[in-house]
Amino acid sequence: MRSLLPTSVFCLLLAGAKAADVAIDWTAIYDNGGPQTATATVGDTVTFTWSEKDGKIHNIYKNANKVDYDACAKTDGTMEAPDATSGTWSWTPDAAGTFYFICEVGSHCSSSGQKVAVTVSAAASDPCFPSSATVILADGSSKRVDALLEGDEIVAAAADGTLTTDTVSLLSIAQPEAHAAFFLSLTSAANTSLTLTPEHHVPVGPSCCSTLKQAKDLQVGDTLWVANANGRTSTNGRATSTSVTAISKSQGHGLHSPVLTRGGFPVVDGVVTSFDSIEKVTLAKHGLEPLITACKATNMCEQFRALFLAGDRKYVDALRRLRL
Ligand SMILES: [Cu+2]
Repeated sequence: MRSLLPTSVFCLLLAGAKAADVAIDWTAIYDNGGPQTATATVGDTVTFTWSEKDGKIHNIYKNANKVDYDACAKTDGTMEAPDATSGTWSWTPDAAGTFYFICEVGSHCSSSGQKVAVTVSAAASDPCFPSSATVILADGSSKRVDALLEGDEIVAAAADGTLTTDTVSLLSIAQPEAHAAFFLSLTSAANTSLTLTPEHHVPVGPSCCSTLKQAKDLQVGDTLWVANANGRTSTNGRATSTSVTAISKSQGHGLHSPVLTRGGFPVVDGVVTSFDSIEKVTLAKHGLEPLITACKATNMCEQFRALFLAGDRKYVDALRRLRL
């Protein structure tokens, strides 16, 4: 009997860390002259805190650049938190880069080393679609990805571009409560609009579907493959090419990604997409169905998920191990 468990979890594990809290002890940096570096990821909450000690006053001043920071310069920057004997200031970086902060009081920066350079890296976003994305069921009706169930048959492209259907597997991702730092929306000449995380792969190029690019690497004019202009309702036929006409940042709720049992390329919002790199998709095509059958027979699917989702290397290891 087909299981109707909700498709499961784990964008998080596929792609790494979610927004985190980064604490900067401003008092300790004053007392110890450091540490003067910190790291964060776009979307993290970076909180500076200083507490009452010996009546000393501190503030937080953001330097305009590294030269000013190195020189403890007090001009051309921005006062982020005013003079106070205790305080807290939080900042959520929305872009990658290095950002420079000093205490602008007296010689706290120059003599006491009360300064910190925060290096912010881009968020490793999850390869997912927002909850509002839709897929096409085998009967031609459309369904939001947040309503997908394991076992649903959805329209997908095969590696040669033939449109077919494939089965939503228990390795699919469904995190309705999660959100990405941002999504990209890709509009095409075929009137499709696909919203996905920047790391998500899509088939591109002169033939569907084995050449993949991540959404963040796409440019206007690149070729995408679509089921048809209005969303295909037949499973006969082939994906057709169109071109990207616009790329924009957008917001959305939820993180979802159908991973298909036979390694198909799911058609989402009318566009042929790929749940991962071509290596993983190819492995899925050759190995996922028997492995899922095996894990269900042995009650090992939770462990299999953990292995599958923990990264490329562990995925390959999992396949080998489970074939023993
Ligand atoms: Cu200070």
